[in-house]
Amino acid sequence: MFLKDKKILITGLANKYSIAAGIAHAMHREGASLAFTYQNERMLKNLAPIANELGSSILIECDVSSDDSIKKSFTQLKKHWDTFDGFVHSIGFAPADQLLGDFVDVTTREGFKIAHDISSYSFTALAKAAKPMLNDSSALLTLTYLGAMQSLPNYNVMGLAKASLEANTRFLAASLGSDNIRVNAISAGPIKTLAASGVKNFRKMLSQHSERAPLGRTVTSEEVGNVAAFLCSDYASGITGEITYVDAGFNTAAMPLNDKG
Ligand code: NAD
Ligand code: 0WE
Repeated sequence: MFLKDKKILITGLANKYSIAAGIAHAMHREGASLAFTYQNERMLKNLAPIANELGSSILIECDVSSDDSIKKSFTQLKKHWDTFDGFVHSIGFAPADQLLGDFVDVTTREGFKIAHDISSYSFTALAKAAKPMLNDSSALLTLTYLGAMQSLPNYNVMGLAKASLEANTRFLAASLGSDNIRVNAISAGPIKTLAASGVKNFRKMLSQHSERAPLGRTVTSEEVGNVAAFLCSDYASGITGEITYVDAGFNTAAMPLNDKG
C-alpha cells in the first residue's frame, strides 16, 4: 500500500479502456484516495461507475481549453480536499484532420495551436492552479509518446505537442522542485483506447510494435498504472523531470531479432 494517505486527482478517464483507468486502479490498490475530473457531461456516464468502484464520489468537470473551467474545478475540489498530493494529466488532443496524411500537407496554424494548447499547455495550467493546494512531497505525472522523439506516419503535430509536453515536464520539475513537488512523465507504448480508436492502421501499429519490442508484445494500461503509482509514491522521492518508458522496450531496439537471431 505505497500510496496510503495520498490524495491524487486523476484527469482524462473517459472509459474503462483509458490509460487513466489503469492508473486509477493501481493507485486505488496502493491505498490512494482519488478524485476525478472529466471533460464534459457526456463523459460522466462511463466515469461515474468506475469512480464508484474505486471508492470515490469526487467528480468534477474540467475542460482544459478554458481557464475559467480550470479555476472553477479547483474551487470545487477545495470543497472536498483542503490540500492534496498530486495529479495525473492524461489528456491529449489534436483535431482529427491533423492526424491523417502527410505532415507538411495537413498541418495548419489552428491545428498546431489546439494540439499544443490541449496536450501541453494544459499540464502547466493545471500545475499552476493546483500549486496552492499541493502538500510537501507531492507528485505530478503526465502521459507522453515516442512520437515526441522520433517521427512516424500520421502522428504529425501530436509529435510536436508531445515534445513540448516533455520539455514542460522538465521545466515544471525545475520550477516546483524547491517546494519538494516532483514532476515526471511516462512514455507509454501504443494501447487501444478511445483516442486510438479512430487512428488509421492502429492494429498494424500494434503488431509491428510486438515484432520489434524486446518483450515481444504491447503493454497494458495496468502496466502503465503500476509505474504511475510508483512515480507518485515516496519510493520515487529521488526522481523528477524524468521520462520513463513503459513500452516493452520498443524504444531501445533499432531492429527486431528474428528466427535467424
Ligand atoms: P482516452 O481517449 O481514453 O483519454 C484521452 C482523454 O483526454 C479523454 O478522457 C478526454 O476526455 C481528454 N480530453 C481531451 N480534450 C480535453 C479537454 N479539452 N479537457 C479535458 N480533457 C480532455 O485515451 P488515452 O490513450 O488513455 O490517452 C491518455 C493520454 O495518454 C493522452 O495524453 C495520450 O496522448 C497518451 N498516450 C496514449 C497512448 C496510446 O497508445 N493510447 C500512448 C502513449 C501516450
Ligand atoms: O497520443 C495518442 C493519441 C492522440 C490523439 C488521438 C486522437 C484521435 C481522435 C490526439 N487527438 C486525437 N483526436 C481525435 O479526433 N497516442 C499516442 C495514440 C496514437 O494516436 C496516433 C498514433 C498513436 C500511437 C495517431 C496517428 C499515428 C499513431
